[in-house]
Amino acid sequence: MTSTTGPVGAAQLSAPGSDLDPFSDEFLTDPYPAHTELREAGPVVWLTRYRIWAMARHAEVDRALKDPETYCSSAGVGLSDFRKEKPWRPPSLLLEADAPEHTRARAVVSRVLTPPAVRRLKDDFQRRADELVASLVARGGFDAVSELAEVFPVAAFPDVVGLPEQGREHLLPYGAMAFNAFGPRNEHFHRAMEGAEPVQRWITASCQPEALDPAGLGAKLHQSARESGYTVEEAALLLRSFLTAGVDTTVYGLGNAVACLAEHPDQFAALRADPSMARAAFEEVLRFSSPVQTFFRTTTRQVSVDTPEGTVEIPGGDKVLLFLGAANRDPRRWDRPEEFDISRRAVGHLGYGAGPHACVGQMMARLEGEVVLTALAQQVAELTPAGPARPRLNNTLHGLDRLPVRVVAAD
Ligand code: OVM
Repeated sequence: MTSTTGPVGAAQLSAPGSDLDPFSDEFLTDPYPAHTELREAGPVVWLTRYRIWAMARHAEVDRALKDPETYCSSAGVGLSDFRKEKPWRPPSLLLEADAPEHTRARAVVSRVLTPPAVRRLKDDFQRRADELVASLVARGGFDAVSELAEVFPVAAFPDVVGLPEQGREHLLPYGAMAFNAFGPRNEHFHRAMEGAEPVQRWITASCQPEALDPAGLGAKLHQSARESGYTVEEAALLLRSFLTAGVDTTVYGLGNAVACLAEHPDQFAALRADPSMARAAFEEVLRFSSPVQTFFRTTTRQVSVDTPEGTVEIPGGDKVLLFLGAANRDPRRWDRPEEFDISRRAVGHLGYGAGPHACVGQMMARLEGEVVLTALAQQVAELTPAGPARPRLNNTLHGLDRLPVRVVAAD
């Protein structure tokens, strides 16, 4: 496989190839065997079906995320190259941008989502989670997706943002559109896009200042944007990032959390014994069962990736698929990566990304996970599966459509 055309002194290799389809139903349903294959194939792999590069090891994914000058976002963080194809919506000023524009936008949003601003929400969020869990526990059994995971983020977060009550049913379909749109134009994408028009109309209207509760984070974001010289249109686009990134991700995260705990009774017992582990437990869920499985970057120049056998040269302008979920189970980085262990140090997982684009809402996400898991730890004595879980397939997100559980109330 060694080519003779490489730079003098170092063997230039052609990267290992794979015909795996990361957007096939088989892969999306159970990505983990394919993740092992990709990690074992090498630090960088050529995916023949899409003619893209893939990285699935922790070291390489982490390095790429922290090197935005080489691995850029402004060509889109999905398969589609914005320099060649028209994006399905006006690009995000946050996600689909590079420095210096990204840096400016990020500062505006960071000012609104500061750790103290999020901490102020804690008591209210805990009360809501306690009430919701109490009503479910009283019934002895429930669907942990439709009745828990989908309920909390669709109520608590939009309330805090100050979105209109009317039309919130559009939030989950919009997230499904956005996260499927990072993949190829396959059946998942097309199904998500059915009926897109009223959804997009509501999203756009709800991001305008006149639609928002003046006391909410949405109004604060508009103010923060105005202070930084953004137009109202740009500020509305920045707020759109909250609606895109802030709902489905936490729904999948909470669903995955309940699934992990129901499937690992020893871990649920450990959480029950010490509910202050709720935050750490949610962190381990993000490592073990990452809601956001992948993001793309695009190379801005030719880049050399060192491998034990030599150097692989990725040309400039190519798409690179980063497998966050695979990096989070890389045995090179983690002890017993396939074990769900809430007592482990899960910090360093890439479920929120890393580098300058790392999830700006991660404090909010952690708070939502913490309050729901705290409520379960305090109110539930036994949590067990009550029927088969059903996956909800999405080109980017990994999680469940249905998760019947049986619960016994704690006394
Ligand atoms: C956005 C955004 C930001 C983060 C994640 C994301 C769809 C979207 O700015 O729209 O996922």
